[in-house]
Amino acid sequence: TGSGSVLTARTQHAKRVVPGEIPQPSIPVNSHNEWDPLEEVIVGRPDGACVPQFTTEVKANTNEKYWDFYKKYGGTPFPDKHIEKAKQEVEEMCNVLRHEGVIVRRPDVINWEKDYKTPDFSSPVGLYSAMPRDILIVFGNEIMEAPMAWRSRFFEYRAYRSLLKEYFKAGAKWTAAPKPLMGDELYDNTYPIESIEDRHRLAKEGRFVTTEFEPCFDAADFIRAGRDIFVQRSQVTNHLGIEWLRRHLGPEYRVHELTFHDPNPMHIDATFNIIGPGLVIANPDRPCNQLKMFEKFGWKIVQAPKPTLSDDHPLWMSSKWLSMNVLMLDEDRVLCSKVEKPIIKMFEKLGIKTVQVDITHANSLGGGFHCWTTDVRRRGELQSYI
Ligand code: ABU
Repeated sequence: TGSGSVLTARTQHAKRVVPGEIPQPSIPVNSHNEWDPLEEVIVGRPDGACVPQFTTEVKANTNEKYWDFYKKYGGTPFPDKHIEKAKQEVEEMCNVLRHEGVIVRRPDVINWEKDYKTPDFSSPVGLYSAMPRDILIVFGNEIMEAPMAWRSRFFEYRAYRSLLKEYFKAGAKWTAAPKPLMGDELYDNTYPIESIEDRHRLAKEGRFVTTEFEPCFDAADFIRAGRDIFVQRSQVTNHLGIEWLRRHLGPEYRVHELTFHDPNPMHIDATFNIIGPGLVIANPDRPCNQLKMFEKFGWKIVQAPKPTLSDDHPLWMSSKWLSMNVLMLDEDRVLCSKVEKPIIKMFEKLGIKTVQVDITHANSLGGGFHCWTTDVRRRGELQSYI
């Protein structure tokens, strides 16, 4: 590829030759892991976020403490004042990222209050474009739209189409995994979730609210370490979805399925967050059943300290473990919460510089820094770390 360039077989797709011009490597999209130096990132938007209808899949993915909130407000916007605060926090986060030398891109503003009907289901609102990590994932020069499982997220891709077209025109490979129809067959309407014990038992049995009727996955259930991709079967990612991605990626990649002691798995990045080559922050409440494999790899697993967020602060769509849902700017710098002092200390001990922002109100929509972003371009090449 010339002059020590890091273009790999996959990223060479991005080279365009125009007659009469010297060919320039054009790599608008390039990311292989969670820690190479970050050059460009998509940051989500709280604007217009709506409370989803209280359907089976929403019930299975949310804390029972908020079920009355969903019953009352499902199909209407999240509280205005809260969203305003979240917007200010996310703007500040974008400024901090720019200050750290990262190009920040945003999805389009969309009116999520419109109801919609497909031949298979209807929904009173769309959810939001707050969490690009759930819908977009990058493998080399390929950016992929994930086939997410919530009905309120069916049309979420519309917020990203301007960006995706731009990346495509600049040479990226753009893929949309087959969208699930989301008819009743995708959900187990008899899924019994009245208690935490139920959830533990069902997760242990490998039973989740989504069935295996058709492939579905949220991109945030995958975490990348070069040629090795780790994934969990969760409430929103099924085995067919995992297999679809495995076959799509082909023999250049190894897709490893992990399991955790977790009563309600949804998104791996507040459970097992790979923050460096062979370095993982692990959630002590959700131990990984495959730790021996990582010991064999010689990886270092660091237990995250307990989060400190008060019980009064609403987290409508997540646990408090968003404290470990951090975004690496490179191997030595991490974007993390200003208010989570124990994890700041943990990073200091690891010799990682913290870049701190407070996104407590933005957290209420279900994500930390990793969820609120999709890294579009990191300086690096496809490697194996095991
Ligand atoms: N969307 C990430 C939420 C993960 C968690 O609560 O643990």
